[in-house]
Amino acid sequence: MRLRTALVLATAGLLAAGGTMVFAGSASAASTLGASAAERGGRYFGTAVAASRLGDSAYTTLLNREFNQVTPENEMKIDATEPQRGQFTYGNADRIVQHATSRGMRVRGHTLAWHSQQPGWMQSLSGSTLRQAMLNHVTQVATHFRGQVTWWDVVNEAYADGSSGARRDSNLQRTGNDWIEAAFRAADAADPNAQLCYNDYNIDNWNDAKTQAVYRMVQDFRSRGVPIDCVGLQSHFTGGSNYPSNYRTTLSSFAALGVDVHITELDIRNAPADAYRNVVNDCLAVSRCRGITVWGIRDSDSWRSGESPLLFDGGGNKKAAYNAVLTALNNGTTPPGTPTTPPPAGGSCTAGITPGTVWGDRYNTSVTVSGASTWTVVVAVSAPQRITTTWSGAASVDGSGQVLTMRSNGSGNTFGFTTMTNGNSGARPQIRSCTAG
Ligand code: 9MR
Repeated sequence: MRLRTALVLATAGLLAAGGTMVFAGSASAASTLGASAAERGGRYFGTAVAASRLGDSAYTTLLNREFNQVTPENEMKIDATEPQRGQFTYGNADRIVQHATSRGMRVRGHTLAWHSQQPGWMQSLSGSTLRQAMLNHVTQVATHFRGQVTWWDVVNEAYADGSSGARRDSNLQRTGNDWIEAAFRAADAADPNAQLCYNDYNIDNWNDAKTQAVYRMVQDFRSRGVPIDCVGLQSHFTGGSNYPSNYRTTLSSFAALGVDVHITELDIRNAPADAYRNVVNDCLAVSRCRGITVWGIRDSDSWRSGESPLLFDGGGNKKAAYNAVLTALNNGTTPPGTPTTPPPAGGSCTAGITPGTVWGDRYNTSVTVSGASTWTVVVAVSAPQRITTTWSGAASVDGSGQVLTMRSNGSGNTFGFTTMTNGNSGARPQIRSCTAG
């Protein structure tokens, strides 16, 4: 994780020194949110996605056209991924990840540790049993999505609202104050290449006690070497919460701690164009603000649909706020030092498949990696097929037997594996991602 950050910054520095940087604020006028954000220092413009809507073509048309980042709205939460203790289910999350990564959209994982949406078995645990179960959950889920998730909301909403500046009381908090850093260390061990974020709401106003408390936690983590890379400001300016005039100060203050900042769940009551424009301009003004995710595509997709807080109306039409956001992105300038390229979306190396021997009940596959000498490749087969034997790499196969994460182990750039067809003899493996380093 830290290696990737260093590489991206080094690349930005080289480009700047070489004078080949694409200058921000040039005459380009991209016609979609994602394309325009990408031109503003390799940022993203993303949305929350619900697996249940992927069959709605009006929805996927907007998703595929406008956005280059995706956050599963509910499908990676604890109750979705570990509904029974020790039994992991990834079907809906995998569908969203597949939809996104096959189109070059980056994925924000949401969320590994949270007081809410815990399955019943976890709600009833406490103490060291709960701590161990939480850490196991973090490890299992981060391992499953390794190479596919660019950023993880490792811990979500751990601070109390109001003036106390205290941690939120929860069963996780009662396992000991160090539960947050323990979760970050477990995520770092499971997926060293992911960017690890703390995510919360009501940390937008710099003067709020909650904002200050999260700031002090991040400062402490950075000073002690706890592996944190980023802070997510949910920025739900719905309900009673408003866009604060000091929002840019909040973004730049967190960034000054050496972490990236992300606007992770943006929605604004009645979608006023000026507030949306202000959020975009504030993000563009802070080089470490790497992107904006809105919490849904159409108003009808919103968790607060009654407030019509999004960029598209229920019919999929662009609202005034959409035009304000696109114009702000297109007119935006980026300060010196802004990275010119996004972190690799599980890219920066290429993996090619060569079919091998086929038997009645199974077949072999070889994968050759180019563009990197150390790498992690994620390859998947279709149910009911199962990957059994592997060779020439350090392998980890998930519980379903369908997703193989292979890391280079010094034995060259070609690895292989055997797949049992289990009656599905037509399907063949697909490369999900190739990550260098
Ligand atoms: O949008 C999500 C909604 O569909 C769920 O019912 C709800 C359950 O907690 O979570 C919503 O998403 C929340 C996100 O995970 C964390 N920040 C607040 C979001 C809005 O409640």
